[in-house]
Amino acid sequence: VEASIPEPQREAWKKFQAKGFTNKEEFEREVVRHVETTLARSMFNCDETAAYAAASLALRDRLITQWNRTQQRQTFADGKRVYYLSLEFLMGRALDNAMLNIGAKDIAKDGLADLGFRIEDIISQEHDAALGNGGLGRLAACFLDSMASLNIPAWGYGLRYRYGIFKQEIVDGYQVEVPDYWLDFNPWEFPRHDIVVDIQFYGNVRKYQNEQGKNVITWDGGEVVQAVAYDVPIPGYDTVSTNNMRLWSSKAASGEFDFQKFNSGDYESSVADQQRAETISAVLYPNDNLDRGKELRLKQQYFWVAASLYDIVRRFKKSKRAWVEFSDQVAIQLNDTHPTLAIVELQRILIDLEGLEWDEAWSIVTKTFGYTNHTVLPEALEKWSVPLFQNLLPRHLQIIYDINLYFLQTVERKFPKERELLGRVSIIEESQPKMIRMAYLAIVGSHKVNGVAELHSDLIKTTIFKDFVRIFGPDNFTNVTNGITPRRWLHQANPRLSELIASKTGGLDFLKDLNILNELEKFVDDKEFKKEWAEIKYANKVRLAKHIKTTTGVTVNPSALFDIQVKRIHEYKRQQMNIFGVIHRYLTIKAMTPEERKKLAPRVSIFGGKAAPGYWMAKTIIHLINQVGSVVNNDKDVGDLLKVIFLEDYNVSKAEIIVPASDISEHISTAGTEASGTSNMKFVLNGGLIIGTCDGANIEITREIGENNIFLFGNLAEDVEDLRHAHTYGAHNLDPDLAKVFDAIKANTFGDAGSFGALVSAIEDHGDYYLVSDDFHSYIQTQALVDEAYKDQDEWVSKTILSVSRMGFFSSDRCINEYAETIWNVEPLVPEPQERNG
Ligand code: GLS
Repeated sequence: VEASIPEPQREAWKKFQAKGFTNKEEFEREVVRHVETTLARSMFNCDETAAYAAASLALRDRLITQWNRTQQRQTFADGKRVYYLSLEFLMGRALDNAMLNIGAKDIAKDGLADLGFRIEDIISQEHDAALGNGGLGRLAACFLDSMASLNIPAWGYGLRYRYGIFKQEIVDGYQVEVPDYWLDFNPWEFPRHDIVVDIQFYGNVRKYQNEQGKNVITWDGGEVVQAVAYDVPIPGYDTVSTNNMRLWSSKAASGEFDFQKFNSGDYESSVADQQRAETISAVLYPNDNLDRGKELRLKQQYFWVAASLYDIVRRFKKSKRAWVEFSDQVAIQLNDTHPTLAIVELQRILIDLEGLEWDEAWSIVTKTFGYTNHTVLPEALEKWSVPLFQNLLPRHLQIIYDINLYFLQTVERKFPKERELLGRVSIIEESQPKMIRMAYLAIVGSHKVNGVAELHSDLIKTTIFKDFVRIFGPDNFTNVTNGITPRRWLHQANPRLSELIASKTGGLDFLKDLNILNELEKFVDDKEFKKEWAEIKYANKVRLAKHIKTTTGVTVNPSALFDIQVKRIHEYKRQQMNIFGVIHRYLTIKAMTPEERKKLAPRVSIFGGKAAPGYWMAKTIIHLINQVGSVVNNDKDVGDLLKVIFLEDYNVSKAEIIVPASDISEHISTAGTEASGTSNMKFVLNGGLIIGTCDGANIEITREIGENNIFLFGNLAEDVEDLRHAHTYGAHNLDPDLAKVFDAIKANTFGDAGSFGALVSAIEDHGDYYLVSDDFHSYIQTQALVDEAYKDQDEWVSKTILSVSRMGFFSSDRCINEYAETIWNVEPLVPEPQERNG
């Protein structure tokens, strides 16, 4: 049915088109209107929650008109679009970001004040949208911000989990997980009950010849579930371009509610069907860098990928173009291997439903997809068992076998004498049961594969994907170093620093071209500037100290050196090494005379991060940190010299308070394990220094800011293998300082030593896979250098200014431009000037 309004009536539409507010009075009127009508409240019962709701709705109204026009503009332009497929989008809060991006924060601030509210209180009412685990999900969120800000026609596609990453509570020093039900009130999403896709699972495949004698393959699913679209507007910064993030929610297919059962009194089982369907999009799997291979996870993946492709293909078909033009119109980026099934699904659509020949279809598919790898950790590389696949997605399994067959045939032709190569690169691993190697499938089905930092991209080419570089040639493999959005991670999180930078660089343009930060370099010796710079850091530390006080009850001194490690808890990230270092510091202080203690630089060691619920070692690390905290923080000999804090429930909105308050942050993964890291970029951009290993993006940060401005330590990636080998086959000598730390733990200094036995014996008895002992000496020494450097505040401040001035490279705008030019081949679609005003 044609849904357009006929030409003669369009004038009436234009006259009454929604406009949103353009000044304070209009904003206030809209807020009051929403309080009184949409929320059915009045000024006599408008609390902060209601004010948050009304302010968001007022802002949202304005956003929606921009969003609609952006979509219209993109449809008329009929150019290429990017589709970013990610199982995780760690968005955090939307209100503050939306206000800043559309330039309405001052209006909102004044308007809310007139109505009796402080804007900070209103902003903090919002529940984080926590649809992700860590760096991978937050990267996707930064990318959406950059794509909108750069006017790139792009859609994010994901799942609308009813429960995001769990909320972490610390009870008696242990992590306890609490469900994060975040959808009570979410003004940022728009249910599209008219956009519903049937998704099928299980069932049978049939092959037959139709009347024209053509081979036909059909797949009749045994279970059908519906995907309903929920849209979230993504406003660009200082542009009216507003992109779309479409999240799919599962529900039972209509008719699934079994009235037969219902009428015969079996109400419960008819409801159970309903619930089974809704389970698909119910929860985010809480693992970072770990693949668990659960059937429901595979169902999530197919559900999301099939719905998204249906949508993309439908949009393409509206343009009535020939299929060969598909990849001129569509670029699909796979955020890790989680959406790899999209490759198979598109091939299925083209050959089974659209009747294309295999080769023709496959050439379209491979031109369309790009694959980003985010890890080399073996436990994170996705594999699915063939029997599981056979049952759930029988047709897709056949197609995967065919893809593999044709692929291995080309390998055989190219390298005829290398039998073993075929087994190594086969998409099917010949194990018991057989497994599908999703990364290999992603490589074979994409025209570009990229890593996320230089070292990481080199490593994938020389280790896990080495054979594929020979097969496809080096040009198919590339690097795009990660980035972060300066809008959220500087302007929003650190408004005073942003303002100071703006005052010296001629306005806020640096938020669009981060290289402008270069201009700060001339202030490294400017007394007045340095004073302001240091004051801002101090104020941010006071803000964090208050948060620490209210959440943990511990008083910390804002003048102490704040040493922060916040990220997912993982053995490879080595929070255990950090806490062992803290224990070493504690023992050193205890052994000092009062005179010696006076010379020490006071420190606050701050930790935060979630452990996957099933990751026992990570949970033990959290427990040890809390136990050390309770001993150290109550030791009169130590006082302000050392405090140990574990911040509960680390998430995006907490990061916005924590990151600007750091003096030094720790990025100390075993070399070669952290693909990139992105919080390292956030900390430096906010005027903090880094202690870190030569790993991930630390290396490029060093190259940009200079090695005098970073505290690097530890073994190099190229030596890791030999060291591990030596641990296994040679003598493993425990570092003497670490031995003392272990002695203290074993003496029950931090409670029952038995609780921490596994942490100690992983190093003492089980090969020290993450090289904690090998790096410990260098770590402790480098921490001593940090202490020394911090005493010279003048020099320290200069280092931080210099570092910030050289961080331009790490904007996610640079990163997205690289993707757009080298992988997607897509152009920005810049709005007309009149649209900007209207
Ligand atoms: C990750 C890596 O572990 C991080 O180093 C990286 O910064 C991030 C984004 O590329 O991706 N991979 C992963 O599985 N989780 C991550 O955070």
